[in-house]
Amino acid sequence: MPRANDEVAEAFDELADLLQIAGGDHYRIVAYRRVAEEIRALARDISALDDTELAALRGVGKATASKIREVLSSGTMAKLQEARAAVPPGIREMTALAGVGPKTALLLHSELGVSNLEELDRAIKEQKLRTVKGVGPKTEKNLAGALRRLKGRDARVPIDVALGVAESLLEKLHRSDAVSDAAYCGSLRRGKETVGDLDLLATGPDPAAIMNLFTGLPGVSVAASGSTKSSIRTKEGLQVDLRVVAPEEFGAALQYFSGSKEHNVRVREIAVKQGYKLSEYGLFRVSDNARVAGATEEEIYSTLGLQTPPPTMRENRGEIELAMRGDLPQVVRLSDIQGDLHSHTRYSDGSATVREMAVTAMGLGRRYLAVTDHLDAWVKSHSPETILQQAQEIAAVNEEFGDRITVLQGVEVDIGPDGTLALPDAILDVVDLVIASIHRRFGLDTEAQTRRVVRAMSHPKVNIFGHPTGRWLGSREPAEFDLEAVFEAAAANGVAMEVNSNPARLDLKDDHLRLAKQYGLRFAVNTDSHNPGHLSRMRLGVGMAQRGWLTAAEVINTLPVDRLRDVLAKK
Ligand code: DGT
Ligand code: CA
Ligand code: CA
Ligand code: ZN
Repeated sequence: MPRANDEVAEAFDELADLLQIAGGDHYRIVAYRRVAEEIRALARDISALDDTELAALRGVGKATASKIREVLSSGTMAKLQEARAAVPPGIREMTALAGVGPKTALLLHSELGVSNLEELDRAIKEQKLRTVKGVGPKTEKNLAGALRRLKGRDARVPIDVALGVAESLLEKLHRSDAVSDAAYCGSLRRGKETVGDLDLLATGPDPAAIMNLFTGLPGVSVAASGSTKSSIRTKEGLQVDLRVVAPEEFGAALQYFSGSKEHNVRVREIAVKQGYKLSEYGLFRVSDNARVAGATEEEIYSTLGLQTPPPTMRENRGEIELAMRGDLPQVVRLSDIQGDLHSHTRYSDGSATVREMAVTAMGLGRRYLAVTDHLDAWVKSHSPETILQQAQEIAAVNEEFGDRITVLQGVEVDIGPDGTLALPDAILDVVDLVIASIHRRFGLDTEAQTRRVVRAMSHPKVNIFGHPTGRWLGSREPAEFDLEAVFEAAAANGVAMEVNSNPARLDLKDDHLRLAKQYGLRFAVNTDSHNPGHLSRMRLGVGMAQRGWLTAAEVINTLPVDRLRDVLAKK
């Protein structure tokens, strides 16, 4: 969109907002918003239009036309200055926040004297909002979240939140007759652990209806709206761009907007060398400008003589060279996963029973589930007989479900600061599997940390190194140790590296996984569930495993239970 259009549209939007806050005439407010929308959707530069062309715009009469001229020549308009003077500064800023309409903004101003985002932030922290009639603790909490997002301009959203928003939006789009196909792309499709903004695509018989549906969704604020591209902000504070494309362009747009940019640059170079031009609209032959591909990603890649890399591999880290040779690895898929090797029950810090966890896991198609409670804390506070009690409970569940699911008894044992394990061998000997993890002392210096972890990896009973670096996205830095020394020790002792599916962990991450592969290591993609709902996080871990190029053969929980038992017994 030309800059001038943006400026003029913004002026009308602000005018409409201010009039609304001040309780102005409803029809006039709506009219100003329509004008803003019309100008945003205009492909031509508005400053280049003559008076007749201006007057031909929908909703633009003489008075509006002169306001447009005013903005173009002076950057503002008298009417807008007037409206600004009538509304305390900062109030409009507040209405930019999802969940704060003009009414709420004015209410917060009159009741609490809040007149900008900073003061709003303070009022939230002091829990003052809930004292205002019609606000309440829930709104207070939503506003706190929206404010956090707004403040950190580049605040990225965790993958699970973004995925939830994307799926709910796509479901709404798919339900409409106007939509024949819709998908998410961008960093979310590539399985990145955090997402800057959401990129959606849709195609269908009625593009205008698709856009109206999208920008008219309840509870979102519309940041920009046009006929082929619109942006909204959801109450989670996530910006979502929707592009509506023609069916024959859908694959090209999907390819382009899935990125990564670095991947796309390479693919476009390959196209150019072969006499094509690749854009978000399609693959075109340069000689006669004919469209040769575009409806699907596969036809684009195959026309260029490339295998189609899974979106999770498209980071220009060597996948293009492999795709050229037809040598792309067959990365692990969710459907390859047979079971889950890390979960917690009420025996430690989980919230459900063994049976409840097993039932949900079964519903997700898992053939086995390892219950891996924190027995170190548990044995201290309970009698050692508890381990037998849990074993009996597990046996009863296995009896009840027969061969539909097998519950394994494991432990997650804490690695002490010196690398010793927090449980005696007598316990490690009787369980089906042992996960060793770090839960404290993340700040040891690299040398001490390496010594600690290498020692733990060398313990003969350890099967899996749980959430190896201990990173917690947004709040805890990874522990620092010599990865290569640790991988070497783990490989020598048959210890698998975990890919933890907790969206705040996703640990090990892609780069580390690719390095670990070079040591011939095996991996376990686990959910580390603390309640039944967590069990469906497996797909997040699988996404990270794909980003690390792991194949099914390298992931031990793709094995049927009998063969898995052999691996765990280190036979
Ligand atoms: P994000 O939103 O920061 O998590 O990351 P992405 O990858 O979703 O990036 P975004 O939303 O800026 O753009 C979506 C995709 O569009 C990106 O992955 C590749 C494509 N794209 C955007 N800008 C460019 C560009 O300047 N050149 C090329 N080749 N592709 C671009
Ligand atoms: Ca994006
Ligand atoms: Ca974007
Ligand atoms: Zn755990």
